[in-house]
Amino acid sequence: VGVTGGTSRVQFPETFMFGVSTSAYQVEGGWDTDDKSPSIWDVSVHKDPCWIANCSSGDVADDSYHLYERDVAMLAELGVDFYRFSISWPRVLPEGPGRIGARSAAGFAYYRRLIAQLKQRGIQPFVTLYHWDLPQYLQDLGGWTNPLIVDWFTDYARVVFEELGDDVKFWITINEPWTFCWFGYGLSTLAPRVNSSAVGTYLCAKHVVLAHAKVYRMYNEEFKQKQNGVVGMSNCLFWYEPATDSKNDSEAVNDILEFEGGLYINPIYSKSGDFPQVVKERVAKKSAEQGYSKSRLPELTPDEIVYVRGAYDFLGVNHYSTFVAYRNASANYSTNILYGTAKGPSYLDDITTALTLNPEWPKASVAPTTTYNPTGFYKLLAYLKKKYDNPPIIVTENGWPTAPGLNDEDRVKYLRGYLEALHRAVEDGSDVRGYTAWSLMDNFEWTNAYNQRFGLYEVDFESARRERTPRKSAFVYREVVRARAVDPGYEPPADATMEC
Ligand code: GBH
Repeated sequence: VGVTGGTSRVQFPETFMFGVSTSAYQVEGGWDTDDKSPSIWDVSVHKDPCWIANCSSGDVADDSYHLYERDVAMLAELGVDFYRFSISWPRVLPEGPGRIGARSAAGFAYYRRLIAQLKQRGIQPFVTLYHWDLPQYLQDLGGWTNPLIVDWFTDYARVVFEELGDDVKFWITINEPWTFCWFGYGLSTLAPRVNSSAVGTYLCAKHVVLAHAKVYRMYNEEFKQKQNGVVGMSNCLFWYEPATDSKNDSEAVNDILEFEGGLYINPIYSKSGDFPQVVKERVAKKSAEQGYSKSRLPELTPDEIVYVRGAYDFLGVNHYSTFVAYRNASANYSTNILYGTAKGPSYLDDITTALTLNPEWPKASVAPTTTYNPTGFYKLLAYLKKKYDNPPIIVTENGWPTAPGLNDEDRVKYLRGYLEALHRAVEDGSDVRGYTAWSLMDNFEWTNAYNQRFGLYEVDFESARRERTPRKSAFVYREVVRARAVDPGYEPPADATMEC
């Protein structure tokens, strides 16, 4: 499709926005500072420390709760248009559901200081309400599997809009429901580690789409007129290439796209609404065969379908990598290199797609299933344009993991290649409005802790001050943002510094 992989110069429209992203648990630290109560990540990590690489935790992480001024200085150095960060729910509402007056003054003061500093530097705050750090007091009541989460999340969002909304124009309700509904409620891979592969994921999915829609509608009714922001959801969307041109393999690709992204996107962003047809049929059929009294996928009522449909201003796309998908007589559907392993009836078994890698795609040294294939990003954006009638898209995450070290040539190559692919999609009419690099700096990479570094800035986790140092990719990205262009010939001068 003509994505050369970062070897040609491409110019973005003047209005195209560039930013960088982090999330609360991954950078803030201060896990019990002031009146913050524990999140499901605090509890899971403390209960079973060696579930995490090197038995590490996010107790301190980048210590951004104390070092945010340095973060803002780095953002100014990069010259980005916006900073995507998330609010820690248990930091701002530490006391449990429905408790009047439970807003944390210290918690909100932190985000208010951060936002004020961003504004001073002309950087837009781009705020995620939920990036996986549920208050433990809600998990004690079932978390995302309890239908009451729809109201809990709406009440939380209202408080945040009231407290911070006058200064925020971009909101993401929920980050990557696929990731936490599967790995958190289907497997024990991520917090809260509820191992319910057959039903947990689907209960979570239903409540995620309802919670998102309720917050979207509440914002429009109660805040939009005064605050005038936009609201979307960010989805984790890999790309899948069929192993062969057989009908089976192309169906395998279609189905995994519908089960991964479609489960969350179709109800909100499609014309028809509701969960994807193939997901409804497959789960109903398998559930019947497996002796369930009804489908393991809960239904959305006709009223819910209408309520959820169209509840968006933009689609957030988090994209990292491409896999190869297939379906044949010898394939094993109960385990794969991206989704892990599940026994018996499960969301994974429902998908009926096996995965492998194309050996021609370069692999990340620290993450052997993360591959470099910018053409996959181009195809994903073309697919979304066609399937969901060209929604406004903001790429809310894209990045490449490395080992420590400042000379991150492979990240530079990834950045250029993926931006070229994005540009090509825009040329072809995709309505992509912005791009967000994951991440501003190295941070707590979930179960991989500090072994997978995604930062434009390296962080020294041995130093008390968590010293941050720009990598080569930081200088390259700064030039991209300045020129609104990718220039593959650009080399930062050897003595380049970040003074701005
Ligand atoms: C995103 O998830 C997240 O939004 C972000 O917080 C994260 O830092 C970033 O990507 C980089 O990874 O290896 O079995 O533990 C991307 C999708 C899917 C990647 C789950 C990590 C962990 C599964 N993620 N995967 S496992």
